[in-house]
Amino acid sequence: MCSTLSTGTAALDDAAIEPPPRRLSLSRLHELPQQVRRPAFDPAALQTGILHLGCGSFHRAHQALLTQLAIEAEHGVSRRAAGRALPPWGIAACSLRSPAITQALTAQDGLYTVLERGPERTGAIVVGTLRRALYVPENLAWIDLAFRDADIRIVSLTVTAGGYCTDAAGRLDVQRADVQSDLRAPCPQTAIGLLVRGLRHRRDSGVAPPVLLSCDNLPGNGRILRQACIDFAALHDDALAGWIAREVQFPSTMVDRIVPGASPEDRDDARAAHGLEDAAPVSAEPYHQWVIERFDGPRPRWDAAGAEYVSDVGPWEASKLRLLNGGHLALAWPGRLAGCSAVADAMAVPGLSAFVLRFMLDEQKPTLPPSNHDIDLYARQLLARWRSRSISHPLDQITRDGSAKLPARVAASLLENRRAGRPVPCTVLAVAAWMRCIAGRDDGSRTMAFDDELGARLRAHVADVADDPAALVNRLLACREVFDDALAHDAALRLALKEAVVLLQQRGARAALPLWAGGSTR
Ligand code: CS2
Repeated sequence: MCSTLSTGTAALDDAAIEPPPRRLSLSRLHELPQQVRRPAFDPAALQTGILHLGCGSFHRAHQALLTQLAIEAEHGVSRRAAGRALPPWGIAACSLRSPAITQALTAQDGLYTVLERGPERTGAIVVGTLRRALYVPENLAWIDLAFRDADIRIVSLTVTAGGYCTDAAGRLDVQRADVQSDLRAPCPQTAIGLLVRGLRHRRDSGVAPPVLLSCDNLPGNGRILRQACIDFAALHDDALAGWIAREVQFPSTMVDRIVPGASPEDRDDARAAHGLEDAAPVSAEPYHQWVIERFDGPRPRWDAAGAEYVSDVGPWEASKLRLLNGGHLALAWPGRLAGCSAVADAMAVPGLSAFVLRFMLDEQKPTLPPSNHDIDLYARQLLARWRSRSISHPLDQITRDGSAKLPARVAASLLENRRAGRPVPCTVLAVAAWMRCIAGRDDGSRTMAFDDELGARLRAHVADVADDPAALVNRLLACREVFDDALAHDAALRLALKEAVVLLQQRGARAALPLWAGGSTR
């Protein structure tokens, strides 16, 4: 009784003396210590020229930061810039999903910290390009006005592959419940519904359209976005669909930076770096790359911040998707079976990094379009990035929606290789590992948590045959959302997958990897 009372009193006393949190904000920018980089311009003076859909960690660690560097490069970081107008590239970032991140950003004037975690040190950069963070359902009127505003020159997106609402053929999936809802409900649920609504406002206002810039990991992301917008518009307004097809530019881009999801350590490390509370920090590897198809019209000097403007993004996109993103999947599924939780841990499993290197060089590389890129060097650099212990990149972030990622990143090259008669042992083992993950238990018989919408449906579909390799392979290979007809009817592939599933089931991933990578030439 006594101790309860005294604990309660102490808690009250603490609360009474604890000062309110000192939150990152515009008025505290001048308090940042020397070693923390901050915008070399006044963020409050930045005019908004970019509307961005998706307010997640990747956007904040990539485009929003590179836009800051581009503004600094164009404006000049010194006194020479005094009196010169700031390049008008502030960003209004919209979230369709949840108000949590937009509220956190709004409470700190759009500022947040990027923690660049390198082998020697973690650098902290405060970013000031997000001038507004808006939860779409609460700010639709503002967003409509922004679309009518000639100063909004670029509308960009990071909404993940599922956000494009497309089917396997790359056309708008009109059966989807959220697409159907967008045709009727006053507030769009999908990025495509929101974009087409905005483009209608733009056309009606007689102002030249903005450039639509997709920043998601999809092959031909600009082309896919264009088709989805045209298909959606055509459902209710053919003239609008025609206007979009004629007038709007949809450059493709390749984006690259490893950005783990938010963790509590990020807040601690941001506080340690600058002494202020930041509820929206992001961690990232030091590396970043951005390749953008050239387009007409004003744009930030992203090239001065390390991005490249090129005439054809195709070769960059293909190597990034098939080696980095495909390699990630080939690492993550066996890694999760082996009980690992982060990329660097999986890279330390004997045989796993050799397996992934072989997957990239022997099986993914032959499917890439011709280019003068040094793919061998790229693959080895990827291994070094994945081995880094400076960032902790969870495997379940990579397997999130992994079943939907599989077609473009793994199954497309599998099909090309089978057609060309090239051996595919590593791809077979990677796909077999995915099948074992769908079946539901890792090598220690632990139930695997799974944040994968399609995967969850498939898991239910194979629940009664989870321990029967032949039936498991048959059912999963028949899934048309993942494998096309030719793969589904490939008897030799079916057999090889069954053998691989048996091996994984009997020996576990750790023992299976060296055996498989060493011997098989299927
Ligand atoms: C990862 C990517 O989760 C995933 O699918 O493969 O997020 C990857 O880390 C980035 O594309 C790297 O640029």
